[in-house]
Order: sequence, then C-alpha cells, then structure tokens
Amino acid sequence: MIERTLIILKPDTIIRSNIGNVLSRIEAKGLKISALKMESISKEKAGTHYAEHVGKPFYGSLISYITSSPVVLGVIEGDDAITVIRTLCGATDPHKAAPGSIRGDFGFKKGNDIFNVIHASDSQESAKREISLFFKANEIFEYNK
Ligand code: FUP
Repeated sequence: MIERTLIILKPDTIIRSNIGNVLSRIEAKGLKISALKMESISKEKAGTHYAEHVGKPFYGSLISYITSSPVVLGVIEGDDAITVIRTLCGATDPHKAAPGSIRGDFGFKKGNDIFNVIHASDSQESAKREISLFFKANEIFEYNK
C-alpha cells in the first residue's frame, strides 16, 4: 500500500554534515521525497511531537536536543513507506542499530544521550498526526518518478 511517513533529520545530522548522506539512502531505496524543509522546532511543537515520552527520564534532554539546532523535515512516500523507512533507520539505540542502517552507520551515543540521526513515524496513525503537525497540505507535492 502506498503510504506517507514523516522524517526528521535531527540536529546531530545537520551539525555533522550528514543531511545528504541520509537523504541518499532514502532516494537509493526508491522512495519519493514529497516534501522537504528546514525548521527550528519550537519547544511547544517538540512537546506535542514527543507527547508519548512525557515523564520518562530522558524527556527533558530529548526536548533540549531536538530544539538545539534547525532540523530537516520531510514527507516520504512509497509502497510500505512506514516500514521501509523504519527498517532503513535501524534500532533506536545506535549501539544496537545494525551496520548498514542509517543509525548504525551515522548514529552515536555519549553516556545515556542518544544521537540517532533520524526520526521516522512508527505507524499510520503517527504518520498522519506528525505530518499534519509539521506540514501544510500545500507544502506536500505530487509528481511521478
Ligand atoms: P524511535 O521510534 O526509534 O525513534 O524511538 P522512540 O520513539 O522510542 O524514542 C524517541 C527518541 O527518544 C529516540 F530517538 C531517542 C530518545 N530515547 C532516549 O533518549 N532514551 C531511550 O531509552 C529511548 C528513547
């Protein structure tokens, strides 16, 4: 089934000059970039995006981290795009993400702090909610590849 999913290239990706490397993995997989932009996420939007993690020990550092520099936001479209992107990303913990995956190759950890390169929606419900949090309908494009 053709799906749309939200990606966020996180601050470590921007700061370590890996935007192109990560987008290349997505393009190489044959997925379509339907929307792309840079934004400094407000604390308020970050709180909405990560609402499921409120109260967890890492919540404060997660919000500080995701708002610490601009991020690159994208909408990716393709057959089974949600699963395909999650597989490309690899495990949440960069030390457990397989080599060859985006997080396995570009992610790192410093103590308990996780710098895992990319966020990708984990279900159709999340994708719908997250895309509408960050994109207006007229910022998402349709074209044939
Ligand atoms: P994922 O779906 O793989 O992006 O992971 P989660 O939604 O579970 O976690 C979102 C973010 O919270 C991760 F990218 C990093 C951070 N996190 C931690 O810092 N520590 C944890 O134990 C779990 C998540």
